[in-house]
Amino acid sequence: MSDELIAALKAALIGAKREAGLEATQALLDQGVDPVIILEEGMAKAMLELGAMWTRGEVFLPEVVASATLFKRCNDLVEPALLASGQSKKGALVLTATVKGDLHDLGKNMVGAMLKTAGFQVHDLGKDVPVQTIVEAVRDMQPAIVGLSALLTTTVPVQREVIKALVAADLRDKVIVMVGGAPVTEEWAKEIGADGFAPDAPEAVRIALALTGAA
Ligand code: B1M
Repeated sequence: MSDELIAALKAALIGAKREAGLEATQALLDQGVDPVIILEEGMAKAMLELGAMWTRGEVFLPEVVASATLFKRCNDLVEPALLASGQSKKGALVLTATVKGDLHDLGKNMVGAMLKTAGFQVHDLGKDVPVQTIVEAVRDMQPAIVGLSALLTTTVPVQREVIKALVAADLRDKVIVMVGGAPVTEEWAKEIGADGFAPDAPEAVRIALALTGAA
């Protein structure tokens, strides 16, 4: 039954069918399905499929915008359940940001929500965040981790710029840098000197716990 609902949620997200999407999300929550499964197996996979359809010219920008809007609505339903399933202790601070030039924030927000569930404090700097804003926030807020998301091949290099700017500001050895986003790879993370990479939100939590010694 929950497989059918996951399929219904994916279809609704891909087709930007608001009522059907919200109903499927609520039904999955009512059945007690793990919010992480709803987010990763349902919502994130739907967006991946939508991206492939977009590449093939089967959908266009306005349809993707509508699906992204519905994604946020479904996320608003799932997030309280996700947070309720987490720890209440106040853990290390994580700053999250989508780098300059990039407006994709659905994945970053999922990572932030799952980090909160694991007990981290998360401060989100938002999307399209300039390099120097990130550096200043690291200086001022002294987070344990700064997490950089990038979804475009043109903005992935900004992750390297942030690391260089942290070095120049004498802050690199004071903060753990994690990178992610669909085009980001382990090899890229190593090449730019990041401390951690994760392909999805649950893995981001595992890596963050390991890197902060909280695992
Ligand atoms: Co855009 N877009 N988009 N888009 N978009 C992609 C990325 C694209 C691959 C689609 C395609 O062509 N198939 C393509 C990029 C191609 C490339 O770079 N080579 C693309 C393009 C071209 C564009 C525009 C340029 C289109 C245009 O205007 N002509 C434009 C760029 C705007 C800009 O940023 N300046 C654009 C705009 C948009 C929308 C606004 C319509 C919308 C974003 C809405 C929003 O985010 N608020 C959008 C969407 C929705 C997508 C796709 C379809 C889905 C992205 C998404 O939300 N996925 C995307 C297709 C794709 O990715 N294959 C596409 C779901 C999300 C949960 O996954 O973000 O990967 P993801 O996050 C995952 C992991 O990556 C990881 O955990 C998350 C959860 O599992 N993760 C981290 C993410 N950040 C992490 C950080 C970490 C660790 C893990 O540590 C800190």
